[in-house]
Amino acid sequence: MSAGYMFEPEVERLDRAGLRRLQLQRLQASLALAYAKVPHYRTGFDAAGLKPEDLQSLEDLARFPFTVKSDLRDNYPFGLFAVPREQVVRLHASSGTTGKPTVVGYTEGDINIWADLMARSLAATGVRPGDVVHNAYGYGLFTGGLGFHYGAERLKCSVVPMSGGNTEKQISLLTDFGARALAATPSYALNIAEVAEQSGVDLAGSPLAVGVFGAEPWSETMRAELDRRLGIRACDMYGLSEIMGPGVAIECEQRAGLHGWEDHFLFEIIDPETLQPLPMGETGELVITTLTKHALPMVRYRTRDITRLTDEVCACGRTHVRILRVTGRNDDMMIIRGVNVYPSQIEAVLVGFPGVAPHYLLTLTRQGSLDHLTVEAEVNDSRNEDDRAHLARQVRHHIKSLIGVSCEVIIRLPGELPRSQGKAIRVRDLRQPAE
Ligand code: DLL
Repeated sequence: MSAGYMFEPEVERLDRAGLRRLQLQRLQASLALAYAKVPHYRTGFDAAGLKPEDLQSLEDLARFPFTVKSDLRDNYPFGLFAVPREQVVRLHASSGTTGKPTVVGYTEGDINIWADLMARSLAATGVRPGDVVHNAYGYGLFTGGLGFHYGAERLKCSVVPMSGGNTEKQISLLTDFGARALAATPSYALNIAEVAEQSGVDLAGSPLAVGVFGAEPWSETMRAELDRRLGIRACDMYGLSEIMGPGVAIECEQRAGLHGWEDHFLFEIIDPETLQPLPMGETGELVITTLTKHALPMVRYRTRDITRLTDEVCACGRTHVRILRVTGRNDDMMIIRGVNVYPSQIEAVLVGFPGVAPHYLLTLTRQGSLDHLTVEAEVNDSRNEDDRAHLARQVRHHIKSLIGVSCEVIIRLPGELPRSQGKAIRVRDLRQPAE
């Protein structure tokens, strides 16, 4: 495969020594801005006995304090901004149903860089100027919709600002407008594929060629399913509001890890227990520092996402570090009768059974003083009740022997579990009332 088109080839191919030099220069400026303008950072640096000038190499960053989600809540709404609110041209916020939302802000310059990084990311997946890009990420406070929107416009695509929901309409517009790229959460893309099949629409035979999917964990099995059912090449997009939104990292056409844009972000992996940085290649928690954000500089933000990095130059020619697929967060870990279980482990067992669809729901309840896990999954055919009960026993046995937790398994018929319109809800924890 050729390296293909790049939106900003000079920086995408910059040699690693050049990238590190650029990072150091930008990091020094960013720490200075945070210290001068944000009381939270000033207090934190002072408590650690550090001044921005103490950062003389990229390695020195490990001496600086972390930032965590609750710092945003504690400084609600604008306390972490490094510019007067009047210079903030856009606000986004989390949609969390409990507690205060986390609010993020952007200057005009931040928005401009975001659009460039999104254009760069879309180009890396194979989207080209002139393509019709159907954007089914939610518009609104969520960063997905507008993030993709401005990036696709910057790349000079024709953007269809569809947002989530109204799936039948999505399918008519996808075919009528001849979309070449679909941007959506992977779970919603699967919902679109299913509804299209049910209505006899052959999306695989349409001009649709690229899927840009992210905002939630998904697996290689799900990718294979989306590739086949939509007739596309599905690429993984990673990002988070606190750092920018989508466009922090993207899989190129090689699909061998997600390029994290190191001219604007610095990526570290830490051991979530000891909080010490881990060497390149080891698995741990991803920590990101912004290098060019003005409204909301983030210093060592603990993402909670578990992954690892590789700095080998990719076959596409891009030199930026690659983040391996994020399969879960360290705060989605469920503790069930003392056993640590990640939803992705249950998913891995489920997809190992032929005929089990990638729709599942995990429900945690308390029975007496014991935790109880119910795993509901769907088959993709209409097999009878006895066969489903037999399959449920096999799944339960595998979960017990591979993960070490006993659970109840219910195998549902196609379409019985709720479908996603954005980020899929995979876990319901009914053990204690919401905070
Ligand atoms: O989900 C931004 C985004 C929009 C990314 C569209 C990609 C596409 P938040 O709502 O702040 O921002 O959620 C961020 O979602 O910390 C991860 O836990 C998870 N996440 C995002 N992308 C991926 C991915 C957007 N590709 C949180 N794989 C992050 C796994 C992902 N998890």
